[in-house]
Amino acid sequence: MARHFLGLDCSTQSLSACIIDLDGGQVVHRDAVHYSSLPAYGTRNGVLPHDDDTRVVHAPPLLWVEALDLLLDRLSHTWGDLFSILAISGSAQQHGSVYLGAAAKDALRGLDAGSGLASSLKAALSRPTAPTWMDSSTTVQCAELERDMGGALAMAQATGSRAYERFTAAQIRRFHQTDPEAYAQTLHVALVSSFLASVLSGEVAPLDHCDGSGTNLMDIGARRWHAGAVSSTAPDLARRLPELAPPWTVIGPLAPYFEQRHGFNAGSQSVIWSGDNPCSVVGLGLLEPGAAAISLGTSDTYFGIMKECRVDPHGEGHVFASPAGDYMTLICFHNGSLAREAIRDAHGLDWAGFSAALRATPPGNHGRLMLPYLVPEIVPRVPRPGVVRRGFDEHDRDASCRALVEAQMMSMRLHSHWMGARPHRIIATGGASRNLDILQIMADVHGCPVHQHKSQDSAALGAALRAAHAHLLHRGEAVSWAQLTSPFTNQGATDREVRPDPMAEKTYDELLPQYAELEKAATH
Ligand code: XUL
Repeated sequence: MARHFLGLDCSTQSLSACIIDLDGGQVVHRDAVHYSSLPAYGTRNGVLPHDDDTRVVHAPPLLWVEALDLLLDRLSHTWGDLFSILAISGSAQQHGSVYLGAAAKDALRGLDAGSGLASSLKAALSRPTAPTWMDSSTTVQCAELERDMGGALAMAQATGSRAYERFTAAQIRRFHQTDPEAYAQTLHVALVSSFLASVLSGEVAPLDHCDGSGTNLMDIGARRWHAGAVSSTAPDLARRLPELAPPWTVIGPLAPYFEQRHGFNAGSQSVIWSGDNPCSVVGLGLLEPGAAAISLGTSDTYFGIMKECRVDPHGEGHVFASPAGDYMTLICFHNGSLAREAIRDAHGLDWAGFSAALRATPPGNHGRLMLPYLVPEIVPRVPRPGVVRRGFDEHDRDASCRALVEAQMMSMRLHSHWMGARPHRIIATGGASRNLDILQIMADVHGCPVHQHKSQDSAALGAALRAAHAHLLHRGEAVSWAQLTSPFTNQGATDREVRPDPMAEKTYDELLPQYAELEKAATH
């Protein structure tokens, strides 16, 4: 019988699934539920509008669990054989936190197949909404946390990153400060990943080391909660945090709910979840230093593998535990797809029109530059949004499209210096990696070939591969990451490689210092 594994990805705007056949070495099914198909939750692009303070960006956890029921329903119709799935794992948007009260343990144990996940779990939450990675309302709390830890660099050395607004510590601290009663009612603080793993397991689940690295609360070297960071964040936080565990942990069997409602095998295993960026590392087969990956999603991320822990002295990048056991570096840019969509829409274009605009303008855009801070930016730190244009105005359609993509790529090159040697190859993933005109600018700015990954859902694929890896280890079988991932991630006939154009490369080498100057003037 074929050995099937399911990977889920709870991202900002959708929940997706990827089923792999381990022996056939291929993805056998994919499906997704977009949160806009659940309008009763009132989200826009997956998050709740908060018009009086746009820095506050939350999402309702019940939306994610209802999407899970919907997706599994769909899978059992479109694919059928959920009984053959040996293990499930997942990938989730990082940093976001879910607050569970006294009723949580019983609610998780008693998930009711008749009424569904959302109604079974309603009473479990001590806070109806979860702050997400897009939230930037905690600048004050970040300053307080860094002060308590002895400064930004000390925080980065201890936890892998300086204090960031979207990281879980600052979010928990703000929750405690603004609603101490609800904090007191909270027995468990979960991350999005460990919350959904808890639902699948029917018990409060551990958090994996990789997603733990996105909290500012984990000792990045020792991979355990950092006592100083935990105690300065909020009172009695230590007993509220989940256990930390390696990313290959089998939590246990799936909760009976999933057999009763969706037809899974009672013996099917629930494997610890991780963050979407760590899962992408696996899904892209990026297990050794040298290459870098760029994920063009709601956020754009730039990441790579590092053997030993070396933090960014400027504090812009992060060091996370990697799913294969060593370290990964990551830089996250908030103005990713949402910025590309906003510029596309402002000029009444579709993606074909956006691409045509890129092709109608030369590399370097005749020196026209943009700083595209349509929403607060994470790197560089820009708390108040605002777009800066040099040499053109907002009505110039073609110049705007090119200036945006060039800015995104130049910013990545500029802010990834600290990672050491420049990559010899970039793997591109995420929705916008379909667009070869964007990838050409990526190759030209970075001066190396860009490999277009054959699927855009590397996070869900990575989760499925992690499920397989944990399952095999649990059975005592030796597994090598390279062997496991290569049939799924090797370049095949359908993949494309975009090579840099030497003339364009030179243009960007010359333009980069000008971009850096403009950025410096606007952000200092
Ligand atoms: C990474 C980050 C984002 C989210 C998006 O630090 O904040 O990439 O993980 O889902």
